[in-house]
Amino acid sequence: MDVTPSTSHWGAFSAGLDAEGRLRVNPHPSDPSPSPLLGNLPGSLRHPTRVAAPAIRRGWLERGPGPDQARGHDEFVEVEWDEALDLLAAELRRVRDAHGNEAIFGGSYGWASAGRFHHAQSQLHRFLNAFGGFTSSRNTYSTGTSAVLLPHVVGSADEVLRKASSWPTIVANTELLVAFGGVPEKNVFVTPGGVTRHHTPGFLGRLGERGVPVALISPLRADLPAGLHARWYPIRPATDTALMLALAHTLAAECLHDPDFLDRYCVGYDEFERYLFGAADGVVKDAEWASAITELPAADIVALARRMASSRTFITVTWSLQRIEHGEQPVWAAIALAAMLGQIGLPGGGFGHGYGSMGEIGDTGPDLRVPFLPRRANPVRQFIPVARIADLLLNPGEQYDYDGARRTYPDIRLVYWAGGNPFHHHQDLNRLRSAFTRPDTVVVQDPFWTATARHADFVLPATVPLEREDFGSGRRDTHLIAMHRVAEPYGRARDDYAILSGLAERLGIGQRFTEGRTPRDWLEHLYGEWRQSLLSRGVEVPAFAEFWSAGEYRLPAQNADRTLFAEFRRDPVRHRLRTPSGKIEITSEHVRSFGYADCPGHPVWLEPREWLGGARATRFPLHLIANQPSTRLHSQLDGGAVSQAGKVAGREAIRIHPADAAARGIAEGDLVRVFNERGACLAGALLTTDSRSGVVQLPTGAWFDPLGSLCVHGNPNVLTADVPSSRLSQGCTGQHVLVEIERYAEKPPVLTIGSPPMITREHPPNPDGTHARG
Ligand code: PGD
Repeated sequence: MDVTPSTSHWGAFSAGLDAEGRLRVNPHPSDPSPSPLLGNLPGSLRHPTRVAAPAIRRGWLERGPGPDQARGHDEFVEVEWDEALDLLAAELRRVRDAHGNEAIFGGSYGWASAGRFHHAQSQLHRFLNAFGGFTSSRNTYSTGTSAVLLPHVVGSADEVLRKASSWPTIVANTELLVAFGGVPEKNVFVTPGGVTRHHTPGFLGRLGERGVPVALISPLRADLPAGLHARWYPIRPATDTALMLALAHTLAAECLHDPDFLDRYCVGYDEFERYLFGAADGVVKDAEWASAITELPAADIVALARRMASSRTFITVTWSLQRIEHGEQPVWAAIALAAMLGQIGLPGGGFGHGYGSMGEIGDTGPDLRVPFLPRRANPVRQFIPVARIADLLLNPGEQYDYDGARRTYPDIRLVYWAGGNPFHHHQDLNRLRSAFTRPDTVVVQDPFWTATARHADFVLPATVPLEREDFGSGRRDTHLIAMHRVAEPYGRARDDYAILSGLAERLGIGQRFTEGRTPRDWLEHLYGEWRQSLLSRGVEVPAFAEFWSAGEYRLPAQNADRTLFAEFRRDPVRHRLRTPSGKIEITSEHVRSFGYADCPGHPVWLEPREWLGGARATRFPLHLIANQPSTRLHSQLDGGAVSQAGKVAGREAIRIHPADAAARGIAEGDLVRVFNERGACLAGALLTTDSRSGVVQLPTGAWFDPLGSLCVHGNPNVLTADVPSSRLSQGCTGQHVLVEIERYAEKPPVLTIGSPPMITREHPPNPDGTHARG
């Protein structure tokens, strides 16, 4: 069996086909903690849900472009590539000529696959830019709220996220780790582009061996790996800001804060302190106050604050905490709290964001740019904050706020998606379904019949990485991995590059898009340019042929700990932050000037609309946490063996506290219906005391399988609200939602998402032999 190298977002591996044609996968030999998700690869390569040939929705073929309620319900017609590309090129031209490039939405958010050249989103953006541009999207579903907030508070989001304190520094120096959202180990196997060596599980092991105490602040005990010296604070979901404010209040009331640090390195503390003491609203944010909101004992809150003040304390906030309504507040409040402790910039002290949210955070690998495909500039300036996709399609011409600006949604006629699955990642999927009926044409390129593909007019089958040549490397990766072809393309699937090249030729922009290069030419070209830049800095890099046959190149090691805040602490004038004051802004006059009640000028407690009290909470009394799955990356390879093994009763598993289950007559393994007024889904019950009662957990990523407003498979985004974190960031809020659960006693509906939709191989021409067009 020939074995060749490759990589994925969850790590490098070698792969080959055995004598029976089955895919065999082995982790990279130097990976100390390979990801279990590699086990999803073998069953996915030839899964029945692979798209075998280009397909066009019958309604589009017969009635032409235009809004259509049938989108998402219709059958598909398989066509030849030439026919699909001719029709699509004509449609792209029509939309551009009649409505302008702004009418094309190519934001196309999504993780696609590892591989630097065949990166679906880069390919699509390069193509659309060559075509005159497109309405794009800004920020990510991962950190869409922090990315907008952090520049106002500490001058940069990227520096905080990418140049954070390393795990070895934390292990060596931290005396108390206060982990809001914990450090969920399941996420650290994943990094965009993948890493070859997963170091973080080892770092966490060392943290345990050293006996560093950890305050785990989460409704879920599983948010911290076993073996750490943890105390679990089972907080009520979405109330971390109240706890942080009470910790800050205790520090201030007991004079445990550091006035010198606040004076020298921060602005706006005094106003924040007045807020803590209730000067503005008459509410003292003390431990008693927070106890009523968080349902943690007041004495524990006071004791934790005192301990934080007497230890080298590192405060970390997971990205999930900002993926909620008012998600700016826990991030900002944690920074204010760390500033009060006066340890920002000291080894093992201060704050971090995203430890346990992604493998790269705190990793020690080199922070090196690796080769990538240039996308070129987008001539269209119009964009949306990424999570406003349904609003965009439903409300053309409507105004909205974003980061101090008033913006208007353009009128989108054509949606083009490659490498993303909005019918997994977006909130309130029934609302998204109606939004997707509005454009004239929807195009999806994906290897699989995802729910998004089923809501398209054009479905163009893309290859998976094992069917093409590429190279890959993730942030903080130790290696650049050659990704060799292992298998022939499935059916008539083509690389995204080949699909877009075919369109580009038809649109007269072929040379501009391809520059006359084959994929192999591009690999050699991009690698060659990158190699030259390293050679000019004195770094030895092998020629492409040598790299390709070796299968990998070990990237030069770099000092991992280059923290922004250590330099700032040493010299706050020379290393001033890129905030208006050059300091940490505990109060931001700039943010205040926007006048947003849902994100005022300093961290505040804001009651979420749906969470506490009120008639709605009586009808839907359970907090559902829709977090990242442990058995797959997002919705990717849901048909794979590891993902399938995690299902219960054939549906996604929902974790329920035994007391909540007993109150509803639910037993382990039962099929349940999870519902609220937006929709419902079926799920399989698992009982656990590892979550606090009143909290249930259903991860994202089960492929959306709608039957009316019910998802029969267990996608929680049928329940989540499509509301932004605030007018400041317009970030995604999919992490929490209120629901009720009942045992599902009826005959279980059949899952349809595990096989392709209805497809026919021919379509009737018009009497004159042409196809109907609008
Ligand atoms: P993926 O499942 O990774 O989800 O959302 P995202 O859309 O990124 O989708 C990637 C798609 O790319 C898959 O359909 C895959 O088949 C396809 N693909 C893979 N390789 C290729 C290729 O080479 N070419 C093409 N054309 N396609 C390819 C993830 C998003 O979900 C994220 S990042 C976060 S953090 C959010 N998290 C939450 C959350 O915490 N809670 C809720 N409720 N919802 C969330 N949604 C968000």
